[in-house]
Amino acid sequence: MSTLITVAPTGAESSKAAVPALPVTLDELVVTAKECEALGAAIIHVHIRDDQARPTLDQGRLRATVAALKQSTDLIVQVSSGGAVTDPEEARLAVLDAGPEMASCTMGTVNFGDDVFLNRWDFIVDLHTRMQDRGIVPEYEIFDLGQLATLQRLLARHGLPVGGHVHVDLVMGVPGGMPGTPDALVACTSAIRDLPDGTTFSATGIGRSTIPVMLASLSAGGHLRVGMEDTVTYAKGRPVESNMQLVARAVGFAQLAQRPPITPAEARRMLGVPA
Ligand code: KMH
Ligand code: ZN
Repeated sequence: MSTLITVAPTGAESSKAAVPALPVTLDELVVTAKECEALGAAIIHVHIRDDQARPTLDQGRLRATVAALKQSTDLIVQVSSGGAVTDPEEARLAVLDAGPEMASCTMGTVNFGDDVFLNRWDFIVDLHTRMQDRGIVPEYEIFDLGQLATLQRLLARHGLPVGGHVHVDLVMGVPGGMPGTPDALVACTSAIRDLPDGTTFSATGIGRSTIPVMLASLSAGGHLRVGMEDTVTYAKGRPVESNMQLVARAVGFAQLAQRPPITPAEARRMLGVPA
């Protein structure tokens, strides 16, 4: 078995002023994407920024970003429908208009530090069914154990995603969500067994839970998401220098586990992404 590696290079939470290595311009994002692909990433999870490096869901900018990433890499482009905690639902639904192969789809509301990341049931259904209609493959983002039960309910009521394969991403260690611990990951794997046969999962641990979550996921048969959306400190007192540094570390761990990274083409086959 090999390893799907997703890079989440930017996110919506860190500021460029606090984290100068964060890729925020289109050029920075394209260079990052190419280098991470060369190292072994197969998916890029995309958040974009405006000219002041603030998070935005601007339609034209997102469309141009998706087009540029498709043109300059073979990576699967996965847009974030989560955006920033302040983004309205309509703008979050409109990211599907940018022409991505995949989009994230979070399975419930969660406290998010001092904020709330709102994902109402009707909004989740809207996202899921619009993706079915447009042939976009979802990655179901799971911030807490109960959200896997919500996913089961969603699939029972509204059917499988396009391609018929279910893939979830465990986002662990958000203050307000599940902790980034091996115990929590194992609890999730039990709940994943209740999802359709063949369901796959990735995991990412926020902040200092990055390494324990990465090791737990590899040992439990899971895949990896890494990047500066989730991790800005490489080791105690050492800021992350680049997304490539995090992807290289993930590739190293995956190889040690004798589960080398898969290519974007292999990832498309695994996830049921239309070629
Ligand atoms: N920025 C967070 C509020 C996603 O991309 O779908 C939500 C998030 C999840 O990052
Ligand atoms: Zn995100």
